[in-house]
Amino acid sequence: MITRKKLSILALTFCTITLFNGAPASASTAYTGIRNATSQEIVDDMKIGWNLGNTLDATGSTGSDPLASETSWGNPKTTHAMIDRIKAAGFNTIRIPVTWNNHMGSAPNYTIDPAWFNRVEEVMNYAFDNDMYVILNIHHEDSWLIPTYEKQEQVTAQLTKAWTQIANRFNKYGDYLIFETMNEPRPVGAANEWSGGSSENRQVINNYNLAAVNTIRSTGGNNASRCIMVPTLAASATSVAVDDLVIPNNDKKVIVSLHMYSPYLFAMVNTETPNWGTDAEKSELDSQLDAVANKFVKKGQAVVIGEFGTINKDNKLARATHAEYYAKAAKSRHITPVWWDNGYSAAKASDSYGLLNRNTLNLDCPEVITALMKGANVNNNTTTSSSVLYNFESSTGGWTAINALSDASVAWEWKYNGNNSLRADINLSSGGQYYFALPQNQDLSGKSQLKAVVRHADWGNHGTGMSAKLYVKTGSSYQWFDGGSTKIDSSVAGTELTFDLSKVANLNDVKEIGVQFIAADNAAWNTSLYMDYVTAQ
Ligand SMILES: [Ca+2]
Repeated sequence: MITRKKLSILALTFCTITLFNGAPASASTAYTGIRNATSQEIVDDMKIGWNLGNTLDATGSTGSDPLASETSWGNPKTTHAMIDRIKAAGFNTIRIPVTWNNHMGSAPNYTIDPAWFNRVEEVMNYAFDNDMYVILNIHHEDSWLIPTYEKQEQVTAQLTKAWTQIANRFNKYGDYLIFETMNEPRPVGAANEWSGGSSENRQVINNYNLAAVNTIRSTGGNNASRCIMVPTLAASATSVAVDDLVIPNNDKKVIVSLHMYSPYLFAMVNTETPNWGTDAEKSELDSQLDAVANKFVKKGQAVVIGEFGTINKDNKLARATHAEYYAKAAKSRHITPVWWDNGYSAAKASDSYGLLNRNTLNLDCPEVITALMKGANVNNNTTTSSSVLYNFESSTGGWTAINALSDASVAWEWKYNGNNSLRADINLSSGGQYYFALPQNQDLSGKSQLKAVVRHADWGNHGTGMSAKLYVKTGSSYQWFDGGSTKIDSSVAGTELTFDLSKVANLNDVKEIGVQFIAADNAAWNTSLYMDYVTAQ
């Protein structure tokens, strides 16, 4: 996507948390090495994906802090909890569009700002912590990435420097990391910008793909054989664009990258029809995907649709119908689609592709997500596998403390997973009740069990001991359900709370989840409560 929503500039302070410390029990796809898998097997395993759009690719003004580019198009700073939410919704692949040009030094070295590398890696690890695939690219580079013979030598020099640095920096990551050589390289402003460009443009883009792949491969290690996605001109699926694409070196680990917002008027134009779903419309979509499958997949060439989606025209049923049909039609042809989410979802506005409200972590259109998962046949997967809902690595994720001396905050001095946990200080009193609560609408349907790990500090007088229970409030009456009381032992390891959700009504309409702590009758003085690693399975 090249369009963008209105910008705002936020000055942010950045924490320097190192997320990856190899903590025990940390599910992670970061360092799994290169498996003995074909590119098609990996694409099939990617199931269905989500774009962190208009974020690390944003190029708005930043004031004195270059890292503020992340929020320069109006999205909040990316948190671990956001990616946890996306994983919990069923996505196992995240495309992270990144623009590097505004974080690069000048020729001839084009040195990338180390602080920018650190931030990109931090966000990548939010996904790896969730056992996800990551597609990392170079995104809004159109100002210099010009596909003409005249510019070719100069562009190749910068492209090669960029990919040398990126490939070396992330070489240690296993094959859940996929590089994408470019986003939508094209002759910006030309009449055929989006329809295949000129023969010269297509030839030069083939040369750029070859240069990027050669550069990545030459860094060796895991980069010698990880998957690399290469786009056609503008990532277009027009026949002229796909027919002229040359796979660099006939490399078997190269995946073709296409963007297919289809059909255009329904998917992208807010003043056009909000309806979709006739037999003719379905067969048109089938024809487009058949063309891709016949050209590539059936000849052994794997394909990812790196961007697709529909804007919100206040038409959630039509969007859901389309989403399910699209996902099923793509997956049945062994093509993995990746939804474009730019964080913006205002009804009937242009560019309203957002599915996740990144401020509240609520899903803006859960019907579309349910439909995508149904189409991609990942319902069973999401109901049986464990999802990390909250790990409190960089934010409280909206959790609050009730009846406490302080609000809930991220703490480092104790953690069960990663580097941090959630903390609140309390004043123990006889039989006192204290809560960590997340008062947000959530859909936990399909989940059978909720877990969290809690602890209290050694200080304070705990008397005969504190107990805790996980609870949810559901439905319009905020009906209370809990998993029963568990005595907290004061061990440093923490105490796991488990909640069987099978008897809970209205799991699709959870209003609040939380932990209730109950002090002993003979408790006194102040202490601290901790919670970490809230998961659902
Ligand atoms: Ca944690």
